[in-house]
Amino acid sequence: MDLAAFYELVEKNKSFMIASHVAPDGDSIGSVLALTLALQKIGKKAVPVINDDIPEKYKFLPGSDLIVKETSANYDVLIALDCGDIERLGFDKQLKEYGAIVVNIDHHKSNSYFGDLNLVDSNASSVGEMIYQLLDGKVQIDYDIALNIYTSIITDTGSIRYSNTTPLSLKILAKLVDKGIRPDYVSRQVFERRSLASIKLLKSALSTLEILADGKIASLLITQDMLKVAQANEEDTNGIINYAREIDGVEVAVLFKENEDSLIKVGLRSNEKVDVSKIAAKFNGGGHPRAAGCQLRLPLKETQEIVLNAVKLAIMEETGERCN
Ligand SMILES: [Mn+2]
Repeated sequence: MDLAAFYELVEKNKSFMIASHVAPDGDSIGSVLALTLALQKIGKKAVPVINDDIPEKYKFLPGSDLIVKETSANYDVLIALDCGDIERLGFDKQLKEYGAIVVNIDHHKSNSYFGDLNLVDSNASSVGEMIYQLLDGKVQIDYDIALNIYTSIITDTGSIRYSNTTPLSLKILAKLVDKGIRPDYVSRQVFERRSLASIKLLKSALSTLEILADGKIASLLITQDMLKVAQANEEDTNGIINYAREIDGVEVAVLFKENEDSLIKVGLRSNEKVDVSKIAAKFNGGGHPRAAGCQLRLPLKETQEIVLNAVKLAIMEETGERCN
């Protein structure tokens, strides 16, 4: 990472838009807020922008009330966080209309290097981890900033359970705990609170479970109707795919989500062997080796057939075993 270029850019400019992707998660929100608060602390104008609703469970994060949706204002610098490509921002206009200089800070392997300055580290567990490294020794990381970074790392590593957890992520988490962060408090906010609607949705989603390819693939479906009956929203679908991934013998879990506008959203998770970001890329999606997604505008049945065939092929290629 070219940190010197980043520091120089911060020093020379006054106003910053700190933006991240639609369908925000703990890493996008936490990293946006950590960087925003740090820039404000050194006297810069910094505005956090996420063009979507912030899930309730992340509203405990310091600064979350500062987040605004896309505005027409322009800034010296636009910093995009956790976005593999420009489309993920969900903005209407060209990026240059928001900021004269575009900085791209991300950890997706598939990153398209769309910035004037690109800090891309696919070995980083989360963008929060990258922000910590950027701030370390430059800005006093106070409790509020620490809480945001901690939440970034803990959500993208699934509570330090996923394969992207590294010695560095653990060291940074330890330093943040030293600053007063209580792991049990963050866990309760992020992982241990569920709406009744999400449990009702889980109940009906699990009833769609299908096991394919000799037990190597588990597939789930969430329809618009199921969301309506459970009175659930998009946020309530989070984590449901893991029930399929955790089944003994399953290598790839697939969740098909029917969208309002006849779009099918596909979530992909794998356990050990299959790089699901490559499967997602076949359908213009993206993500990480163990967690990825894509969208198809096709009838549900057709989408399921095409995607599940691609998954079977990937498993065959990866394991050398036949898949039925
Ligand atoms: Mn991330």
